[in-house]
Amino acid sequence: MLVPGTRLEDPPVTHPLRSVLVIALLAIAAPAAADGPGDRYLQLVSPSQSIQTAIDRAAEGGWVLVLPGTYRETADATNGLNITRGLHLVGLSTPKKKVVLENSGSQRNGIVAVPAAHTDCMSCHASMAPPFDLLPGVDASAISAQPAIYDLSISGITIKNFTNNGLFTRNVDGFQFIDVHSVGNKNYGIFPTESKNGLIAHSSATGADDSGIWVETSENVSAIYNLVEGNVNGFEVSNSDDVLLAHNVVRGNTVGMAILFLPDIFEERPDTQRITIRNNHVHDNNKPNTARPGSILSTVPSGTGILHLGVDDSLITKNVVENNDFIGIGVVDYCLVVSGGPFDCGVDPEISDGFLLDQAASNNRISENVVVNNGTNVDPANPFFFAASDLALLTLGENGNCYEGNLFATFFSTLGILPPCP
Ligand SMILES: [Ca+2]
Repeated sequence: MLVPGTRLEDPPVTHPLRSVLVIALLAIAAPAAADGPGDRYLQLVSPSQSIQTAIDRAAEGGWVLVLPGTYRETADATNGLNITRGLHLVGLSTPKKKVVLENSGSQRNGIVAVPAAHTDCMSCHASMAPPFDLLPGVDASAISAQPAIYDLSISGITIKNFTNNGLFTRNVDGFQFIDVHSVGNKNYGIFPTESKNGLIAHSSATGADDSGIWVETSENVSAIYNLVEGNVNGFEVSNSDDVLLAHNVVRGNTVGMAILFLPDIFEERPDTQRITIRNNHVHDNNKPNTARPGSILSTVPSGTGILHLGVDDSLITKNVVENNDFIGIGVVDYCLVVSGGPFDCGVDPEISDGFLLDQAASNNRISENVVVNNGTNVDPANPFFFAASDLALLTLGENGNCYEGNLFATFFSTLGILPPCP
């Protein structure tokens, strides 16, 4: 389990299958557990049974082991599975037989892990789908003061075809999502919010019309050895701090990695700082933008490898970024790139004074990347077509951003140069 405050730096992640099989055998051999809700330490679920029933019976920190097969859970019309306390949900997937959680009808989310206050207050919400908008007049402080879920692990599960999200968390402290695969979940695939001390590894996300893996309003999260493919944003990190993205393959998205400081969630978390992006292969992110028309995301041009928007104190290093039609690595001030459009900082009511003070991209180091064959096929209708290049810097000042040791062919800079690192 992750200990709060520690930082996993490329840990030797092992598939939990072997140890889990031992536990499963023990479970089968063990005498029947007591029957009350919330007191079972170990359960084994087969395809004729309900995973939700086992989750509801699981003790805090208990293990729910799921045999391979396709599961369509029907206890909740909105979410496939609801988790309200820390536990280990382990799909016993093998390379040939997977554990698949599929939409059983018109469910909006695959797995939702939020403290019980959300679900206990059904009548407080305009919608029980994330982000759990409250009805007018409901006091949000009671729900935001809820205790967290501690130590949640989910592994070995494919989550398919939910209308909104694959795996959503809010207010989880200590999470590990390993070998979790989001397929065709339309908004966000793997989506931790207001969560911390987490690891997402050996997982994948494909087919989201927004972000495949989105780390939002969270801190101390590592995402390593994942594949994100065929989404609008492959990865998105927004208003989050101390995030590591390493050893991921990011291909075939509209934007490979969108690292963002955003105004509309500024109230929830007013920073995006200390993001480390290294040793990733970010290539061929040229998918047409299929985001919801009218959303800010729908205005983002296709063809960017790494977009670093308004973010500070971060490191982009040792990545291979190639064959993205518009920009390889773009470091940009927020207000500069939205100027003149519907989200112009002088027009958008979401823009606060606090956000304006921090909207520039500052103190970022871009070093030792291989950034080639980007910006060679820009859409002439793209309003920033002139910035098409391997390395693009669109900032109004130097702001401490610097470049060192990159291999690249073309650049664009509003400063005329790419400032060298001191
Ligand atoms: Ca900033």
